[in-house]
Amino acid sequence: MALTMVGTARAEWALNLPKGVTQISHEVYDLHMIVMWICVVIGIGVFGVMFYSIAKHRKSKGVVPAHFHESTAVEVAWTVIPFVILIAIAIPATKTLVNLYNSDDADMTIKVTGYQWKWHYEYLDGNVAFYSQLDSASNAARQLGSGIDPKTVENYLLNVDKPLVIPAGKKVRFLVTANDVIHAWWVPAIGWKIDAVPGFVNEMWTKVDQPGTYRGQCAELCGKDHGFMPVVVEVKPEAEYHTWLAAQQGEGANTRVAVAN
Ligand SMILES: [Cu+2]
Repeated sequence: MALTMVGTARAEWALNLPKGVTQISHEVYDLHMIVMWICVVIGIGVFGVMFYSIAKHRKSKGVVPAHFHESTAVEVAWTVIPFVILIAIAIPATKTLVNLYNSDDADMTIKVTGYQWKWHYEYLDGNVAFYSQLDSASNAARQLGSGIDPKTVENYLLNVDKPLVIPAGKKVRFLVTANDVIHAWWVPAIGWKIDAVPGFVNEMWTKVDQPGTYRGQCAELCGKDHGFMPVVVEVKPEAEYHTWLAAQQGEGANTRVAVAN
């Protein structure tokens, strides 16, 4: 929940989902709004009829219950109306879901592996791999009796030593798995979270047009340090991304060996 409030200072008062920065996140947001308004209309309709009936047809007014058992009209109505409502929800939901999982024609692929309690990123077409874990400032402040006020730590528990870097405007496919227990990779601004399950590879994609830093956390209760494995995604303009990638490849030989162990 706390993550839905990440953003501007006053965003901690936000009641709704964040809108996110990807096309998928906007689709998910719109879907959420459609379903919510349908629920609001149903709620008003059902409770309206109920309270109206309670007030208007109460026993103290001498009202005698009506008898409409086995009324075909009523039975058809309460079958057809929910069916129509479900279809109205299912059509946009299916469209969004199909789009969400369609990682065809991705420009690049990153394998994400969850560990207790850090993330490992492997650029499958870039020969770069590294671990990403809680930054040292947050880590120091979280220790019992550290004497450090967490409020003085910037992005407390939401910062890592080495963020995931992706290029802006490119379709990035993620292959997500875990090495020990179930984790979940979640960056709210991107619009989805996905389980990282040992022995399984889940697939997801994103395309962020706006360069920037986007933060998230592990979203599956994975052990005692579950709250201390944030996710940070840095979206760089393409040229900057390639500069970064080249720099990483320079030290790539070492990281590769480290990963193999
Ligand atoms: Cu985890």
